[in-house]
Amino acid sequence: MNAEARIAESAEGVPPKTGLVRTAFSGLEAFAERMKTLESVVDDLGAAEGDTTQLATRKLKRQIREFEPTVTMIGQVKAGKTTLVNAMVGWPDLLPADINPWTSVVTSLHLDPASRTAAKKARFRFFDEEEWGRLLNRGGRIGELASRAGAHKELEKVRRQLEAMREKSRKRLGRKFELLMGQEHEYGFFDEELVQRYVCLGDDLGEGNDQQGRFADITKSADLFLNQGEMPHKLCVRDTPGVNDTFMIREQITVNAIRESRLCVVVLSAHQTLSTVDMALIRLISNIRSREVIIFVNRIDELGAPVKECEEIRQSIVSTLKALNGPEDAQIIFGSAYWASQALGRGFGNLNSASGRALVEWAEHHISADSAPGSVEETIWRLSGIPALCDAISSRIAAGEGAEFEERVVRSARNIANGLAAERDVVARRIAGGEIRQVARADVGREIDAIAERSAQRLEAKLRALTNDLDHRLAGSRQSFVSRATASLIKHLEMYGDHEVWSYDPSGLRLLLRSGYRVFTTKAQKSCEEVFADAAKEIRELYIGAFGLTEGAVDIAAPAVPKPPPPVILGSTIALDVKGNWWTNWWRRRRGYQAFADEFSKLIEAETEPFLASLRADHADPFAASVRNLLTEFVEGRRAHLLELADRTEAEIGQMTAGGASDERWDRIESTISFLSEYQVDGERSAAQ
Ligand SMILES: Nc1nc2c(ncn2[C@@H]2O[C@H](COP(=O)(O)OP(=O)(O)OP(=O)(O)O)[C@@H](O)[C@H]2O)c(=O)[nH]1
Ligand SMILES: [Mg+2]
Repeated sequence: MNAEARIAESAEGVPPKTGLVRTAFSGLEAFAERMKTLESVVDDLGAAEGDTTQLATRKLKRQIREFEPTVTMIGQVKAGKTTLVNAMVGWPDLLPADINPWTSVVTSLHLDPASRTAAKKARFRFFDEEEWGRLLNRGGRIGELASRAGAHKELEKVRRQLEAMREKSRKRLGRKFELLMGQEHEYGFFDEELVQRYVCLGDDLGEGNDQQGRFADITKSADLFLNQGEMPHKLCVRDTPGVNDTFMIREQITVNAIRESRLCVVVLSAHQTLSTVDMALIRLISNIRSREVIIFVNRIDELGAPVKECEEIRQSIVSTLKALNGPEDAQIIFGSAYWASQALGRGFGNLNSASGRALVEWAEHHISADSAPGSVEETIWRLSGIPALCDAISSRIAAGEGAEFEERVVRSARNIANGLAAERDVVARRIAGGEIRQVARADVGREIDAIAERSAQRLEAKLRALTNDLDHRLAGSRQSFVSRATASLIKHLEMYGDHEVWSYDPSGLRLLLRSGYRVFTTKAQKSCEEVFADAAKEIRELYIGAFGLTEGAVDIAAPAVPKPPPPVILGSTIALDVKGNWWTNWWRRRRGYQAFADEFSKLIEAETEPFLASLRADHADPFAASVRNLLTEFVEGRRAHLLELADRTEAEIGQMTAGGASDERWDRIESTISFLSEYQVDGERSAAQ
């Protein structure tokens, strides 16, 4: 049977889900309910006449339907990220665990309760020539770092491995290799076998099996869409390739993955927590807020005395977070993806004796007489820590990304509602034969154009000043670090000569850069809020002035300003972090004080250049682009509505009554308007408490 036929056949198979996963994400239920309420509110608004309203409500409804919060799993190679993800979706063998460490595939599982068909979808993206080349030619950032620090041997090794990988792919894919670069493959279904073909690279596949892992080494990302009826809300769970010592090339993949997701789970392995790689990961997450990080200590089944050892692990994690200026109060959860897989149907027969003993000890400590009784599976599932993890994820989403989205939706809905109220005002007065100014479309158009231009210019000026300020501040921070470090270097040389290797802790550099960026984010948010508020105020005045509305008849909500992304990049490894051989080599190759000082400052400059460039290109610039878009969209929406309203003042009375909504509909709209004006976003409520 060929592969296609096999896939088609097994696509009918039902994944081994059980009732266990049903309640895991129940923490998202309340949020999902609120979203449903808002959706029906938007429907009510959509019942009103008018193209603008129709368009705006349709768009808003689409946004609500498409909203998909994301959680990203990061961690050292073999910590158990993939096994955990599989357990979270109740499909133990979905993603192949034990992927060859060279695979760079970021896999996103899109869980959707509402997809109507059982059919799932899969999309695989391949690296393009440029990304591939960057990885191969210089070995990525770590390659550059190695070459600067004089670690030519390591660099050679990395290059050779990459070259071998390229050769292997060429052989495997033949002439298709070049053709596939930068392409995408899409399927209307997927199963374990198809996934393996794209993300599971095995060296031991043998000649006979040329389908499995066929595309794995050039696959960059995989998106798998699952119909998950028991989820209260959509959710994307993202599995990333593990980071490890030798292959830190993938540090960049991890950095990008964290930046792109509002919530991440750091998976640590209980039997060797806080290895150098874990420390590097904690350095990365130290740049994000505590409530956006969850730490999951996996593999506790491998501990001899889990209860005692987990307490020790907890203490050491807490003190490390503190020492590294990390997110100190990040939630820490202990568990075992292995136990979860057993509970999900792998059978307990395989539970080896050590793991069984650990389970019993853990159970004695965690199950009290008044715990809710359950089946063996339910109990082990609970002890595996997976439900606790899913629950933590749910509440973080509801209070974070979810609440922010809700806020955006409410503001947009309020504007649609307020526009309708203004419309009602105009129509009612015309029908009653009251005084009403006829407003020419062109006049309103001119005025709103002027507002658009003024506010865009204001925004541009602020953004320009802010980004210039950011560049200066960062360059200044780097300079002051270099001066301080160089002074210490000279002092060291004077005292000990150059035989003693000098080293200097780079955390001061990170702290300075981080606070420079923080000044930018705080000011940027505030400035944008001001510009948005001014634009909303001017538009409100235009409504009132142009249509002679009563004060208070219309209220315009400014769009919510998004948060600039956290500076995760600042946690990336730089030469000063890499003690040991690399640093000694760098040191040994210098002679003379001046040479040391000059080259040290050159080294720092070269090492931090990517940070500065990324804080600008991947952080400040996208933020600027998104606020620009928001402002344009906001003003455009109001413009369309103002023009429509102007048309109404000029329309024939007869036409208006025919086109206007019935009283019954107006009553519904009116109650929607008052509902929205009192609506409180849950995140706001928790922030206020
Ligand atoms: N004993 C035990 N083994 C586990 C546990 N979780 C995962 N494993 C095993 O550890 C190995 C690695 O697991 P993966 O899920 O592939 O780990 P990963 O973090 O995704 O690894 P990379 O993708 O290579 O970074 C597999 O053989 C798993 O079966 C656990 O909780 N306990
Ligand atoms: Mg994995």
